[in-house]
Amino acid sequence: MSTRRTQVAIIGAGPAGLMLSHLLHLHGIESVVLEVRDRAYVEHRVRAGVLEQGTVDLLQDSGIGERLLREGQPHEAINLQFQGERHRLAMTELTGRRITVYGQQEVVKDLIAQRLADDGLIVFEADGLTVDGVDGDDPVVRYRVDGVQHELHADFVAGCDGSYGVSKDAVPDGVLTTYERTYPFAWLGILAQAAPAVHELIYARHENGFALYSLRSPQVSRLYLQVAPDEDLAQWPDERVWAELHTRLELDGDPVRVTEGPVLEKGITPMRSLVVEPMQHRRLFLAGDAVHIVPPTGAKGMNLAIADARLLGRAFDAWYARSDRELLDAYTATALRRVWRAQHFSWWMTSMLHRFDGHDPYEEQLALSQLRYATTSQAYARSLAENYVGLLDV
Ligand code: RFL
Ligand code: PHB
Repeated sequence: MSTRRTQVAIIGAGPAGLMLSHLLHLHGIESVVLEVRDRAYVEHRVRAGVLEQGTVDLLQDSGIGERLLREGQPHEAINLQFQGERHRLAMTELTGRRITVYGQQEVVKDLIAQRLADDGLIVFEADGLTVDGVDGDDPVVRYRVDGVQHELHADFVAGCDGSYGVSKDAVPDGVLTTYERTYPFAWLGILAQAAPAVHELIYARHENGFALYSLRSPQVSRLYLQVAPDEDLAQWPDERVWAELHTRLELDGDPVRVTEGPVLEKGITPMRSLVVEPMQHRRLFLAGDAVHIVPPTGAKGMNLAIADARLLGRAFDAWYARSDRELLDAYTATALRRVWRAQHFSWWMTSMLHRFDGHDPYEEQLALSQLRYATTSQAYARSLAENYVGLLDV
């Protein structure tokens, strides 16, 4: 068995854990990142693609933005489509801010490369991980690599291990409260080698269900379809996926035709909303999907994970630089303000754009009325846009 010590033990090499480790390094604080998967797996997991301006600014200000600046695509508008019409929502005109399309796995690659260039330690394939002693002064994380047992002692543990993580289990029973909602549908997503026919995202409400036209680069499209929550991927050969995308995204008399191409990746994501609080317990701090999940309709998940890392970075800096615990103590309350705003926005976008089998015609008309309002009232459009590009102060 091997034993080592660090200042902050970070569990999970997703956006939250890697960003935190990078920010701590900039403050001169040592951390070790423990990740159950191998490096190739985390670098190729296809997920989010929309970065808020605040996320882009943080990446750039902290020295991670070089490739993002070169390869990321700034977007100034999105489209909302319903009842056979497409409406452009000019986010930048309405808010002065923009989003950037850049794959989450690219952010993860950039962060891993920077941590390794800075001699940071990321342990991949850390198995059977457990967290103990967060109530006392010497928390310890135990894990195995290649069958060899390791112990990592730390001043603090940061649980950034996503929705299936184990770090929450270190909190005693009865401390955590969970707020949760599941939706009666899932998203089937594809990544395709196909030049996108649009340069701004289309969020479409259609009688067959929601569809989203997104992209990754001038050669790669990312598209999603609302499907049943227990949908079997085997029932969705590529031809069926494309046929349904044509039906839901194309409009009569409109030049936009979904471009087809080889499907590089295909997967189904269940939709849920979840908040677990408090986001801290003594020497354990939880961040990202480990404690809050949103349906992807608002494009908020990765941005929230990175916003948590930013708060924790500042709070640990105040503690190590000045023995000031105020920001650490305030972490949950501060983070939850942004988290709940994003929860509401994501739930609202989801409710407005999807087909709910259980809904009666009255509820359907309410959803359509909100879409109509968002595309005709500047005030409502601005509210949607400022949430979408990301609020500065929440
Ligand atoms: P992650 O990325 O899940 O990383 C957690 C890491 O912890 C590891 N892990 C463990 N390591 C050690 N021991 C254990 N026992 C462990 N258990 C787990 C995992 O292997 C993993 O590497 O969480 P993090 O860092 O909190 O980041 C959250 C984001 O990944 C997530 O919110 C977004 O992907 C959500 N999301 C979107 N977010 C956006 O901001 N914009 C979007 O456009 C957007 N689109 C999406 C999305 C998520 C999607 N899926 C597939 C869920 C679109 C989709 C389809
Ligand atoms: C994506 O490009 O993967 C994407 C874009 C917008 C969303 C969700 C996912 O709301």
